[in-house]
Amino acid sequence: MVNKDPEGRPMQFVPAYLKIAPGDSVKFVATDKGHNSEPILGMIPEGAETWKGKINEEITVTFDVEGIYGYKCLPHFALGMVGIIQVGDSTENLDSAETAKLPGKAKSRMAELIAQVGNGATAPAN
Ligand SMILES: [Cu+2]
Repeated sequence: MVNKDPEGRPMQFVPAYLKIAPGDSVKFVATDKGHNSEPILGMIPEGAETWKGKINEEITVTFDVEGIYGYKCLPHFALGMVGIIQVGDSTENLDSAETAKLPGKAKSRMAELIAQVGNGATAPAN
């Protein structure tokens, strides 16, 4: 959770797209102050556990259910502070995640991240 990412975008998660295996844990590190982590409504798989970090809280979340998890920093949601964690290879909930309503810059930023999911999941072997 940073105030500026290596590409110069303000208010970001780094990395904003992450692929992990089921059962892996992710720690949200408060590198800069004033951020939190929580899922975006409608952007996590069915039956998945939810989480809600407090501002400045470093939380560790374990992801057991495969699928796409869209998450945000609540204060900077509209500024585009969003991320995706892909758990396993399932993209079953990607379509419903794509239709989630996002405010302001979150919309275009999330579209960039969803494109990365597509690359990772459907790229043909060379
Ligand atoms: Cu933030």
